This record gives sequence, C-alpha cells and structure tokens, in this order.
Amino acid sequence: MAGLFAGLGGVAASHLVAALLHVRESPVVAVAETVVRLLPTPVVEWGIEAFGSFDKVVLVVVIVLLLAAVFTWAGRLARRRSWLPAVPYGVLAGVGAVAVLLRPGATTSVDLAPVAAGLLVWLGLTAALTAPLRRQDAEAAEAAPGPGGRDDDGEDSVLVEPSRRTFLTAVGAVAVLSVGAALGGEVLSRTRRGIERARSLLALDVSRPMPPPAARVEVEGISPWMTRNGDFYRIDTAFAVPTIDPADWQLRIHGLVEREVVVDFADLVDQPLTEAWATLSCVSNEVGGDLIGNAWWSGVPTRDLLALAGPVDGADAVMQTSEDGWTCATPLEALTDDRPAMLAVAMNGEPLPVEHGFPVRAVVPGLYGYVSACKWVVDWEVTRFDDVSAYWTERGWSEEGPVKLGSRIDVPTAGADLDPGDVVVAGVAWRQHTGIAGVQVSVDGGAWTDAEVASADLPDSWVQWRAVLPAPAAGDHAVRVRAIDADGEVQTGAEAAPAPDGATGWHEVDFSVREA
Ligand SMILES: Nc1nc2c(c(=O)[nH]1)N[C@H]1C(S)=C(S)[C@@H](COP(=O)(O)O)O[C@H]1N2
Ligand SMILES: [Mo]
Repeated sequence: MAGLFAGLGGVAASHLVAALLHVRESPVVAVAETVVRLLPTPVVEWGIEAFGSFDKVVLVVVIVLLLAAVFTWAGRLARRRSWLPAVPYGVLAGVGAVAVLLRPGATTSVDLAPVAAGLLVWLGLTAALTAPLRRQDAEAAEAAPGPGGRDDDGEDSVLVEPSRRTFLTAVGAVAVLSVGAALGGEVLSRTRRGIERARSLLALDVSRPMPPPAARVEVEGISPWMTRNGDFYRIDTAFAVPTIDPADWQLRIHGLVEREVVVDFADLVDQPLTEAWATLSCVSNEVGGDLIGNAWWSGVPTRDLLALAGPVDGADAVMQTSEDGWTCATPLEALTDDRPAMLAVAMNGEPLPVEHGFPVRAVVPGLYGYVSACKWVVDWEVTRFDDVSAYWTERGWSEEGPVKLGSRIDVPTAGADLDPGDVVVAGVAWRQHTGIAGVQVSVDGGAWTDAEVASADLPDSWVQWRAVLPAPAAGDHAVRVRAIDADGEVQTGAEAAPAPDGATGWHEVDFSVREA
C-alpha cells in the first residue's frame, strides 16, 4: 500500500510540474507515445482495430497498471532496506527521461523537470511511508531473533496500533494530495489548451514579415536577420505563464492623466495597426550572448493610446504592470516620441506566442526589455520616476535602460579549426533607435578594418555584417569586433558586467587555421 500510494503520488506530481512548466505532455503520456512509435506497425494497427478510438486510453491504462505493479513491489523492497526502491524508481525515471527526450522539440532542462519531480516524490514518500514498517520489523527481530519481521508462518507482520492508524492517515493524506495535484495539473493544461485555441482562431489584420533583401549578408552560420518566434529568447519571472483570453483582456490607463481610460482587445485591433522591425534585447545579455532577437511587430502606437488618456504636466514615466504582477517603469518620452513604440498583438505575422506576452505586450525600440517590454500587460499608470520603483529596479538594476551599442561574431564559431585560405567573419551589430553606421574587425590585436554592413536603413533593427580576413597564417588566431553607431559613437572595449545597466566590451572569437 505504501509503495502504491507513493508511486501514484509521484505520477501526480510529475503531471502537475509538467502542466506548470508547459511541457507538452506529462512523462506517462510521453512513454505511451514512445511505445506506439517503437511497436511494429501491425501491432499498432491491431490495437487501433481492437480498441478503436479508445486505443490511447487502453495504452495509458496498461502503463498505469504496470506502474502500479512496480510501485507495490517497490514498497515491499522498501520494507527490507529504505534505499532498495531507488533501483526500480531509477529505471522507471530513466525510461520516462528517454521517452521525454525522444519527443521532437524537447529541451533537456525543462522537459526533464517533471521526471525529476516524480522521482524525488517516489523516493521521499516511499521512505517516509515505510519507515514505521521497518521500525516495527526491527523491533520484532530484536524480540524474537529469527527471520526478521516475519511471523513464523512466513507472512508479513501487520502494523499494530497506534502505528497502524498513523500509517493509514499518512496514506490518506498522500492520496488526497495526489488527487489534488493531478486535478490541478489537468485544469492548468486545459486552460493552456483553451488559450492556444483562442490564439489560433484569432484573425488579425497583420502582414507577413518580409525581411528586406538589403538587410542580409549571405554567410552560412550567421544568425538569421529575422529571428523566428520559436527561436526567440525568452526572459520572464513567470513560473506559470499567464493565460489571458483576448475577449477578457483590458488595459487600464490611469494616474497622472486627464481622464482614465480602459481599452479592450477589440478597441486595440479595430484600427489599422502599425508595423515595424525591431530588435529586442535583454540587459542580462553578456558580450557575445544570445539574449537578443529581431522581429516584425504589429500593434498600436503607445503614443496614440496615451493620447486617449492625456498625460498631465510633471509625468515622466509609465508604470506598466503585467497580469502576473511584474512591473517596469518606462520613460514617457520613449513612449511618445517618433520611434515605433507599440502595444504589440503580433510577432512575425502571428498572434503573440503565449510565452511572448499573448495577447498584448509592449515593444519599445532602444530600451532593454526589463524597463519597457512588458508582456501580458494589463495596467498603465502614468506617473513620475521619483514616485515608483519597479521589479528589477527594486533589485538594484538601473532605472534607465537605454540599449548599449553592441556587436557579436557568429562566424567562425569559437574554437573553429579552419582550412587554409581566406576566412569569412560575420555577425550582427545593434544600437536600436540610433542605428549602426559601421562595423570593424581586428585580428590578433591588429589594426581595425571595416567590415561590409548590410543595411536597410532600419535604425531599430540589428544589422548583419561580414569581413574577409585574407589567408591568415597556419596556427591560432583571435578576431574581435566593434561597431560604430549613427551618432559616431565607437563601441567601447572597456569590459563591464550586465548589472546594473548592460554589459560592454568587445566580442572576441578564437579560431585556428590548419597547415596547408
Ligand atoms: N510580464 C513580464 N514581462 C516581461 C518580463 C517579465 O519578467 N514579466 N521580462 C522582461 C525582460 S527582462 C525582457 S528582456 C523581455 C523579454 O521578452 P521575450 O521573452 O519576449 O524575449 O521581456 C520583458 N517583459
Ligand atoms: Mo531582460
């Protein structure tokens, strides 16, 4: 009984963790899918024929029954030695982990979390529930030396009061918590599926992203000029991503305004949307890091929305709050000047992905995300910087977050071992809102030479660049990059960590050239 309930508790815990982290399926389902994939086709066809549309249910039931048998056995093992169940549980978790990782698109750390949670709960609960049994067996063995813990007729001894009552209470508690966890996981994943459905049914009048040909250099291995939604970096504090139905979404604009206004989703999209390319970057991005991406955003200018409310004199900030309570304070100026700051509803021609703020987020070119790019935004308070502090500024990050001039080498990759001959170096450079005027590279600390910059005159987007190093000698080399922005500022080589207002320094990549 201890084994069975501890086992079901672990399965319920993994289901809940999977739902919380939005892993597509819980481990049991992943195992079922893998079994189907590995079974010979005739067997699968037989299953479908025999069970019809219940085929998957039957498979999951069979897996759960097998699991129940293993759990019961693990409980028996635990009675002998507290660590013994680690063997079957370890094997089960291993099978689960393999099944999860075999699924297309699995990313190790997140997708393995439900399996790890299940394993920990199995081990912890089994050890805890079987402790009184082991204790009693030990006492019995001391009283009557012989085959420990067993009555003379070879039967397991049963727990005596009050241990028996304590044990049953513990098992009952585990059962109740497990049912709660399993139901909680189910509600969460259903809500998520509902929002994904609302998202897929949303018909927005937005255009497809068409990267300007002039913005691209053709070099294999360079980061694509447009970052696809699935490849876009994600940074937020949300443990469970907010699930907001567009029909329920509202933005309240209040504070230092002439009149308070409430905007709903229909208000937002019942007008021609503004569209722009903009590069979003994170203040935590290290030199050479990948917390940056470029997308085609569609939305409503923040300027127009603020005009509805009419900010009054003295206001210099907008405190943005997300549905999950995250906050950032954005300079009013950046939201009302001529840059394409917007409340975006679409990213690369699709409704915002749920992880990127569905249904509405802010995008403010030229500012780091932590002071501007509020996802799942629901509240704007027009205010003064002096009167507020926001999520990251409370934690020591700078109040102002203008994006620093930066550049990155994508090709060659660090440590590349290249054939003799010319070496192509390529990457990206950015200074959102100002624009990039030039990019230079330097080999082995030598003179800076100009790279070729593919510019489409889009100051809010990064640029791609390439340079050719004429046949470096065989051996080890290092190439570094720096950018020059449209105001003539040259990217500094002084190294600074991301905190409190963004990293600086030149990105350098080591490579070697083979003997001819
Ligand atoms: N609601 C909410 N919005 C947020 C954050 C957050 O934690 N919660 N993080 C911000 C930070 S630090 C960055 S860099 C960007 C990242 O946006 P992305 O995940 O779409 O790339 O979102 C910003 N908006
Ligand atoms: Mo960020």
